[in-house]
Parts: sequence; C-alpha cells; structure tokens
Amino acid sequence: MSQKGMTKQQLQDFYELESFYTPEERMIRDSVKEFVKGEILPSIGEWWQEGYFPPELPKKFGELGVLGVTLPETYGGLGASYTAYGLINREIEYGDSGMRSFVSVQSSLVMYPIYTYGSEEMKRNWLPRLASGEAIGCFGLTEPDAGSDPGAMQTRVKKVGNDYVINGVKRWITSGSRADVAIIWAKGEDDKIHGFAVDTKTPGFKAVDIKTKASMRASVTSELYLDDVVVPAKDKLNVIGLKGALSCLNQARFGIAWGVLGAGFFCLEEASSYVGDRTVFGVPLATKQIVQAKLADMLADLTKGSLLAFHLAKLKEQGKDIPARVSLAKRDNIRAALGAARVSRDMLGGNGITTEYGSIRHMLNLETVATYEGTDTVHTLILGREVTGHNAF
Ligand code: TGC
Ligand code: FAD
Repeated sequence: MSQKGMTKQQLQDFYELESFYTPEERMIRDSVKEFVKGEILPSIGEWWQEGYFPPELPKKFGELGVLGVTLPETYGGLGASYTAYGLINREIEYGDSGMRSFVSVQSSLVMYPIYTYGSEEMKRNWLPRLASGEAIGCFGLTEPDAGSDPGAMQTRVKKVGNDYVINGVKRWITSGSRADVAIIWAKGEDDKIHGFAVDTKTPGFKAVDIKTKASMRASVTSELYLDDVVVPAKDKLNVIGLKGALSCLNQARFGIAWGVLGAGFFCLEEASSYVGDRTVFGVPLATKQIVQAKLADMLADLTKGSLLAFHLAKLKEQGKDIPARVSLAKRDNIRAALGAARVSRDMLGGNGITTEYGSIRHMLNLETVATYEGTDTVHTLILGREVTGHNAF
C-alpha cells in the first residue's frame, strides 16, 4: 500500500459500518480475518494453480467455529446473528471464493435443510459432525440438463416398501467427492420434488470430479451418479416441492451477497496499492485522472454493496428477507465485485494476469459466483417478475 491515500481499513469501511456491529460480531469477524491471513492468503495462489482444496481445511474451519454459526449451540452452532454469518463470508472470500463456497454449502445448503426439515434423529446424527468439520456435506440440485430451471430435473425417487430408491445424475456439485452426506433433490411418483440426506457410502452413489475448471480452482466440484441408491425413510426431509430447495438457496445467496464484497475489496486494495507504486510516463499511475476515476467507482460500488448487505442482514434478522430482496443483493453485489476485479486486473498490466497477484484469481472465481445460485439473468428475471407481476422465464 502506498503511503498516501486511504488505508485498507478505511477502504473497507468508508461509511463506518463497524460502529453498528456488536462486540460478538466484531470478535467473530476478527478471528476469521486472522485465520484467513495466516492459513489461506499465503498459499491460495498455489492451491488455485494446482486445483487443490486442502483436505485438512474443513476441520480447521470447524475449530474456528464458522460452520453453521446461526444454528443453536445444541447442534454445534453458535446461535450467532446473520450479520456475523455475513461477516464470516466476507472475510473468507477476501481469501478466495472457493473457500467461501465450502463454508456456504456446508452451512446454508446442508446444515440449514437438515436443521429445518430433518427429524431430531437426523439433526443429532449429522449437525454436530458437520459443525466440527469432521463430516462434509454437499447439495445436489443442478443436473446436466436442469440448472436455471431446477423444476425440469430428471432424477427420480420411488417408494419401495419402507425405503426410497433414487436414480439420476447431478452436475456441478461443490464438495461432491469429499462429502459424507449429500442433500439430494429428486422428483417423486407424485411429480413433486422431495429432498433426502443421503449417506454417500450407500451402494450406488458415485462422485467424479470436474477437472477442467478455469474458475473456482481451489474448490472441489463434482458430478454425482445415483444408481438405485436405497435411502431409508428416516433420511427423507420433511418438505414437498421446489420451495424446499429454494429456501436453502435464500440462505446461501444471502451469504454470497456479503462474501463477494471480500473479493471485491481485496481487488480494490490491490489496485490502489499497485498504482501508488507503479511509475508510468515518469509519474505514479495513481496521479492519473482516469485511474482515480476507476478507483472512485470501485469504492462507490463496493461501499453501496456493503450498505445493502448490512441492511439485508437486519431485514433477515426480522424475517423480512423476501426472496426478491435477496436476489437484488446477490446480483448487484456480484456485479460490483466482478467489476472491481476486472478493473484491478487491468490496472496491474501484465502482472495482473499472474497468480502472484490476487485480482485475476478473484475475477475468474467471480465468474462462477455470477453463475451459481441463480445466474445474473435469473435474478434479473426474478426482479422483473416482482416489479411487473409477469413471469418472463
Ligand atoms: P416458482 O413457481 O417461482 O416457485 C416454485 C415454488 O417455490 C417457491 N419459491 C421459493 N421459496 C423459497 N425461496 C425462494 N427463493 C423461492 N422462489 C420460489 C414458490 O413460492 C413456489 O412455491 P409453491 O408453494 O407455490 O409451490 O418456480 P419456477 O420453476 O418458476 O422457478 C423459478 C426460479 C427460476 C426462480 C428458480 O427455479 C431459480 O431460482 N432458479 C435458479 C436455480 C439456482 O439458483 N440453482 C442453484 C443450485 S445450488 C448452487 O448453485 C450452489 S453453489 C454453492 C457454492 O459453492 O457456494
Ligand atoms: P443454464 O440454466 O443452462 O443457463 C445458460 C444461460 O442461459 C445462462 O446465461 C442463463 O442466465 C441463461 N438463461 C437461463 N434461463 C433464461 C431465461 N429464461 N431467459 C434468458 N436467459 C436464460 N449446483 C448445485 O446444485 N449444487 C452445487 O453445489 C453447485 N455448485 C456449483 C459450483 C460451480 C463451480 C458451478 C459452476 C456451478 C455450481 N452449481 C451447483 C450449479 C449452478 O447453480 C448452475 O450452473 C446454475 O444454476 C446455472 O445453470 P446451468 O449451468 O445449467 O446454466
């Protein structure tokens, strides 16, 4: 960081949101910040290059206490606020979107449905182990031919005696091949969608990693094959219809709206520091008006995104996080972060295309974040439907 101009802390909190966080939220945020600084930032460039997600990280996240933080302590959570959950996501994604993906899936897409729709036995069986990182979970909704339109899924479930038998293929599943439990959504004989917590050791369950990603390289993404997988009735979630799966997405999308700000601020800091040091045409790049205008836009977009995320957390804590509000925050905060990453990558010139700097890694990761959990277009159509009352999907 150049000597002149704003510090990292000032850039990250231009509107002093800090004063609105509780002491507990600040404490959680600070411990995660330290963890990211010590355990993720020094190695992430290499992990990303190698397409590697360290197998010891889940337990470290568990020890840090970031898995399922909003759940009650009885099940291994901290009973923390949604603001705390948001801050955790933001700090972890400052490190890498793939690391945040792991935490999002585990907390919002696996622990949340088990907590909300599972039996007491299911909760006791999985939640404490998922909170400690001893067990890993994944969420299988998307299929090769059903992504934006999950209602078109082909995976089928049939009742046979007291059990259920699932057949189908799921694609793009985060943590798939590492998972001990998979939340699988399948269409029943009633043509409605049902969810199951499937033990991945069950015969007929197979996970194969997708190795060709040019994005999210430090995250495991798999294809799941379910071939006559027999699931006992006790492992069925107590919810019927697509709304079960979509309710989990609301949780994860909320976390993403916070998380991407971490990646965006990393890029703003990197660009701001670089232009202070880099001399072109005999003067620091930072003295050029065009450069300053770009930094001003990055600061403005990310600051507005921070206010949006914080206010959404307050609404969520009051139960007012209607899905369209979550869509707006997910869509627009990703636009802000991805915009900042692209501009930063450009400002770094040739250095900007190496993983010695973080901007290109964040930029490429954010392309995934703009695609998963509902693409930018899907969230635009959700908002358009909200405004007009007409469904344009
Ligand atoms: P639609 O008719 O709109 O709704 C069907 C039923 O669901 C209810 N609903 C919701 N409930 C809770 N939360 C929401 N956000 C909801 N949105 C809708 C709705 O009220 C209705 O209920 P009911 O009782 O009337 O049956 O359904 P549609 O088929 O028209 O689809 C709408 C659409 C496009 C909004 C939805 O399908 C969608 O969001 N598509 C995007 C799919 C998506 O986001 N997939 C994500 C997969 S998981 C993932 O990407 C993980 S990445 C993880 C990581 O690594 O971080
Ligand atoms: P499609 O739905 O085929 O979309 C293709 C294009 O069409 C997009 O540009 C889209 O915006 C556009 N489009 C769609 N509908 C319309 C319309 N009505 N009008 C105009 N344009 C439209 N899924 C899971 O279930 N679990 C996971 O853990 C998970 N993790 C993921 C991790 C990674 C790294 C990635 C890349 C994806 C992950 N996903 C996961 C899947 C993700 O949610 C889907 O990729 C996403 O929902 C988009 O679906 P699709 O890829 O089938 O694209």
